[in-house]
Amino acid sequence: MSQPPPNGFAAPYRPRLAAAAETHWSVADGEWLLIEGFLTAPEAATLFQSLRSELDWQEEVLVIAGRDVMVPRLVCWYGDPGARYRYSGVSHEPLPWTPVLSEVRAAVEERSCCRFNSVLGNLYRSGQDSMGWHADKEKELGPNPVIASLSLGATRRFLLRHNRTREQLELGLTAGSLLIMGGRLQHDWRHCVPKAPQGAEARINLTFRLIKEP
Ligand SMILES: O=C(O)CCC(=O)C(=O)O
Ligand SMILES: [Mn+2]
Repeated sequence: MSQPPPNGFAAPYRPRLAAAAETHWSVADGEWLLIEGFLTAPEAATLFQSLRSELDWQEEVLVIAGRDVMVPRLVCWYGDPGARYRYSGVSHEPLPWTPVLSEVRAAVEERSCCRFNSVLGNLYRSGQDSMGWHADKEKELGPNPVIASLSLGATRRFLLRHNRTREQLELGLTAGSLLIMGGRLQHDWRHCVPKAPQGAEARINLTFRLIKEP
């Protein structure tokens, strides 16, 4: 990064490999890599505050069996022009990258050696917010997509379950951790972020994606 972005972030969000504890699992039919300490604690805290106040967090409504159901978290979608994405049953045009999001994307691309043209933000306002079992296998992501997921704020449980064997894995996604999912993980596994006990603080998760058919 040549210039600090205008909001005053001085430190580039480069991986701190010395501090990073990496767990790399090749599970049946998929792979994931967890890099804890991808961001330092102060970087993660500053970034959390910045994203919470600057991003355009929206409530989403799903229509399930004819009834409106609020999505239990706030969401936003940023990316390159035309990187349209369908979630919550609606096709979304991306908002343009902010300077901070661009910088984070560059660091995530560098560490993952993958290119991303969009990011889905999720804001879990408290432990009552959650994400149900799903896989990110929309056709616009192409086969075996790589998805890089950056966590900030409160640590939350992240569960993975194999579709056929029902094997279940549990990760704790801490602030500043980067989870890279690849291989057949989105085809053969599902994942979720269950509700947390009362008192859990807010959390932001950014999932960087490559829309192949913008
Ligand atoms: O919040 C998380 O860690 C998971 C987010 C996720 O699975 C998604 O955005 O598709
Ligand atoms: Mn997902």
